[in-house]
Amino acid sequence: MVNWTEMDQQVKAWIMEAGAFIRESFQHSLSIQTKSNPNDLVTNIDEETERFFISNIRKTYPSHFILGEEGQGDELSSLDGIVWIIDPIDGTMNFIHQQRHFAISIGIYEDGVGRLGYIYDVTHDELYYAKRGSGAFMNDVQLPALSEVTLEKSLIAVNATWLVKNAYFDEKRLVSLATTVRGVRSYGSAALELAYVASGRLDSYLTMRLSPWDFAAGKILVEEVGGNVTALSGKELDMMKTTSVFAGAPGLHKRILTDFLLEK
Ligand code: 2AM
Ligand code: CA
Repeated sequence: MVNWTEMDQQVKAWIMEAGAFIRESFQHSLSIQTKSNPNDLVTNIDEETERFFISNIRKTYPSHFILGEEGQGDELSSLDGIVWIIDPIDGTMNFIHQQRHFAISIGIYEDGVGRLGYIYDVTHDELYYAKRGSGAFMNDVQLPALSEVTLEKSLIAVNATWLVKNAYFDEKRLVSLATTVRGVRSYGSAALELAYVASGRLDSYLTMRLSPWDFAAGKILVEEVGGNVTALSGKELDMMKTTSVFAGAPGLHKRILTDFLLEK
């Protein structure tokens, strides 16, 4: 039997330790490399933070599996068993350029079901977390269930460049959505944007392409406060692949899906 409460305490302690290490790194120069393209960045701190979590998990929970952005985890083809899905720094470009608006993101799944989710805003020392069935919190304050909001009064987040052009979706539909809602924001960290949906700072978040480690924790948080997290098609997310992601308060999610996203 898994003791989720004990695991929750352990994960929080590791996150705080990693957060202090990342804040300390602001004093030193970074080693920056590119991955799939010149704007897809990784630093020595992303890699060292992932290594920190993985070595602790392997020692403490040897039967668990790990999916990590920087590739030091396991090669998995399913979410069978207990799987830790880790992004040591989500929003690496913000980390490098701004030293803010980035997060540690950890989702823990059991046979594909999200059990524990953590998003730690390192600079602001804000830990968003959820334990399935026990509520979602920001630091020690419980997040209320999401309330209904109309499209016209909603504040949403979309990657700004995708409103101009993207390879995945007709941008006219996104522009039409952006000009109907009250406001549009673009923070550059999927994990934080999902944490903001869970905490009501945003009403919806839409994005074309994320990997499981970008949204694994956020999905648990948003669902725990009654929100919906799907692909832009409205279908369930594929946790093993890159996918579009669309999160929102329940009524708003449905309205955006029918009025703007689905082919008419
Ligand atoms: P990252 O910083 O961990 O790479 C930026 O809009 C958001 O999208 C961030 O959460 C970023 O995560 C993620 N992201 C950036 N490039 C990506 C890519 N090529 N595939 C999937 N997600 C990406
Ligand atoms: Ca990352």
